[in-house]
Amino acid sequence: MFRWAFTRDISWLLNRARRINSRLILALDICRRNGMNSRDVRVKVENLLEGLRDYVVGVKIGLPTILSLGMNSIREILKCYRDYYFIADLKIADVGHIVRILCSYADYMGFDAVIVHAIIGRCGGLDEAVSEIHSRGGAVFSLCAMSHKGAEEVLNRNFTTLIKLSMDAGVDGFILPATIPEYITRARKIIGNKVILSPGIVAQGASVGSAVKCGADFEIIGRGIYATSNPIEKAREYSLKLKWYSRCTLC
Ligand code: BMP
Repeated sequence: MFRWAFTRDISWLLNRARRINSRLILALDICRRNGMNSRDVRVKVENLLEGLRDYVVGVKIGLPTILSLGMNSIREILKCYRDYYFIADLKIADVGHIVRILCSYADYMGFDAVIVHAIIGRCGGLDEAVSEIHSRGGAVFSLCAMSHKGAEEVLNRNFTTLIKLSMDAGVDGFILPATIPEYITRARKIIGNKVILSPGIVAQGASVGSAVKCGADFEIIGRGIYATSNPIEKAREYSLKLKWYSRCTLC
């Protein structure tokens, strides 16, 4: 298995947030479609990373982009843009040995953190992810509730159990939906100061600043930035609403 080494821990993410005074995480799901080939995808990704460093603290890269570009391209890109904190949105949900392989791939590509579904449980699941990633110096974000309607049918009904077992497993942070903000409020009471990243902003309907108001540390925005005609201006506008140092006034 790949041995590389996640090099920055979660305090690096918080320090960068303080340094650029922002709580904005970019979701990158740009992929090969509508006539875009992998070269076009790479150019678009690099242009965004080049232009957004004053506003965006970290970048969550999803499977559409990872599969469109391949591991080696992602690795080259991440090496060039070390000023961002990079999160691999692999949404891992599998048995232990596969969990470990996927975590080692994230490490190989140069990510700082990995997202894992808490629904796989601890034994042979989350425990494997935490042990593999912590041994490499990286962070685990646990997905305990999702932002789409169907999540209320099964996943979100197990929210409290998933939060508690993630805490017992020793995860570093959580992904919680801005579209159903009561999960953020409820989680904050259980998880102390663990980091919360919240998607569902802009394109899925939640307003910028709404998740931070409920206790999230960062808001994740994808299409609301990369699918607009002026991503840099949008990121600037959103980061002004998501200043690191304005949390108290937001609350
Ligand atoms: P957008 O801002 O374009 O809606 O993107 C949201 C991002 O957050 C996507 O990468 C999606 O996979 C992710 N996400 C989500 O939307 N809801 C969740 O509950 C969990 C997620 O990871």
